[in-house]
Amino acid sequence: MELLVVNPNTSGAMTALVERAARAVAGPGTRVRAVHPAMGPASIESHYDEALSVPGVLAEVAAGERAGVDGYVLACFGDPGLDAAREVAAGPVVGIAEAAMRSAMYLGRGFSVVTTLARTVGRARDLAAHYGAGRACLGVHACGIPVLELESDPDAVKKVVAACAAALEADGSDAVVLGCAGMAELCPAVSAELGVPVVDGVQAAVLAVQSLVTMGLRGAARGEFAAPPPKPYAGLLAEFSRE
Ligand code: 2AL
Repeated sequence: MELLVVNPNTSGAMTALVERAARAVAGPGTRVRAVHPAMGPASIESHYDEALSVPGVLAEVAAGERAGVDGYVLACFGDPGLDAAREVAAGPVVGIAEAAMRSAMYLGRGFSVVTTLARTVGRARDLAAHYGAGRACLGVHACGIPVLELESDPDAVKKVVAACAAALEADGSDAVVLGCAGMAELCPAVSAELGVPVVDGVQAAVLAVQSLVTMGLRGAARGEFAAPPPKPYAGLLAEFSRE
């Protein structure tokens, strides 16, 4: 099967990191490719960034449909454009926040999320409630590192470990969810340091999509998640018109 991981920001380095993490868990019959949109924000850490990332994400999903992709992962913890991508894709689409939170619920009674900047905490809380994980999500905490500094900050691992330790203590949780695709490769180090399960959404989402495709399951294609009705789009969005 052919899976496409869409990194909704336009960082090539982060897309390469996400592709490595995804390929590390994909099964032998699964080909995984990671892409980022040609247009959009360099990183996503505000509602403005998130809203403006969505057209680029949908363009990548549309290109994936033309290329015969079987399933998609949206690799940003705000899960931007997830419902719209489901209207456009024939196969399953899974967001990393959704997959990470659902996976964490297998591992204990409650989990903490550790995200990047404090301003992203509200979105993660909203998503937990949206996915029915509001009771299990015992807290959302920021490590204070901007998305694009996760790779360049030499103290990133130390800061994320400290934030996770504080979160576990404050929340009394059983597991940690890392709240950014750029943290995908930190799981083993954080888990070894703290002795608790640490969930990365990129790997959780790749395996969820792989399972859904293996089971022959695709998203609902009638009612709310049917293909969007044809209509013209004006101005900069003209290329998103549907016939
Ligand atoms: C993210 C993420 O996963 N990608 C990105 O650009 N921003 N998440 C976050 N919490 O800042």
